[in-house]
Amino acid sequence: MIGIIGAMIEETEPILAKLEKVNTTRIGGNYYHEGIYASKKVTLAYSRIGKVNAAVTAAILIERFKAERILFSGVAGAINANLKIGDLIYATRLVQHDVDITAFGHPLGFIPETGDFFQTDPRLNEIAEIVAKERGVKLGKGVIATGDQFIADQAKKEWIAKNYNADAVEMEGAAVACVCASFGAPFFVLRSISDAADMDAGFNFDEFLKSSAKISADLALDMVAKL
Ligand code: 3QA
Repeated sequence: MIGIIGAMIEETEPILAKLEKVNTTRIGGNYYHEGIYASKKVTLAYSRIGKVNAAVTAAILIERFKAERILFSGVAGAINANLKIGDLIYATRLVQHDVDITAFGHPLGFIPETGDFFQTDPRLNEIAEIVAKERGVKLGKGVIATGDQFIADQAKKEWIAKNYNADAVEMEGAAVACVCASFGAPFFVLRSISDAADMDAGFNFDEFLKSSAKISADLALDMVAKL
């Protein structure tokens, strides 16, 4: 079974619309839609926003629904200036930008017995590259930084760029990555840019959430067909 997570309805809806034989369960306030896509068993989860919600969802997908791998699909703020609204990026590594125990000499983002950067699954990343090439869509890759903050500030954005060398920012990816790493489940994070995490971010996000979420959902579904 393939687990798919989206944090907002706009992120899950275009995927849910394509699932067949859907059976929905509500656990811990989240919705889990078991269904079929391209003859593959999938469970699509709507996690709600933020690291805690995403972490619980990933754990439930693995432990209760027996997800063997997890794909996250959604939108992100661009940190790297080369990323424009609607562009796709998958994470090679993810980090929690709001973790700070530097008072004890640890690097930013680091948690003992857990680490800082989480590596995504090379095989899933390769499938994403193949599918993107087949469809003729541009697909970037890089570091995604995750924290419980909607970034809409140039200084904060530059701080994340400088400290984590991040290309994009969002609020769930590294939490899913952390859980999947703990459970030994391969994972993949795909995002389409909705804003540039700057002073216009709130405005751009509202305008482009739906269209960018759909761009990500479409590629994620094409990947499912290939798995
Ligand atoms: C934003 C969503 C959260 O799930 C993270 C979108 C896009 N641009 C970002 C940015 N900084 C951080 N993350 C992102 N997602 C949460 S606020 C939603 C407002 O609710 C990625 C993301 N610049 C609307 C209903 O009130």
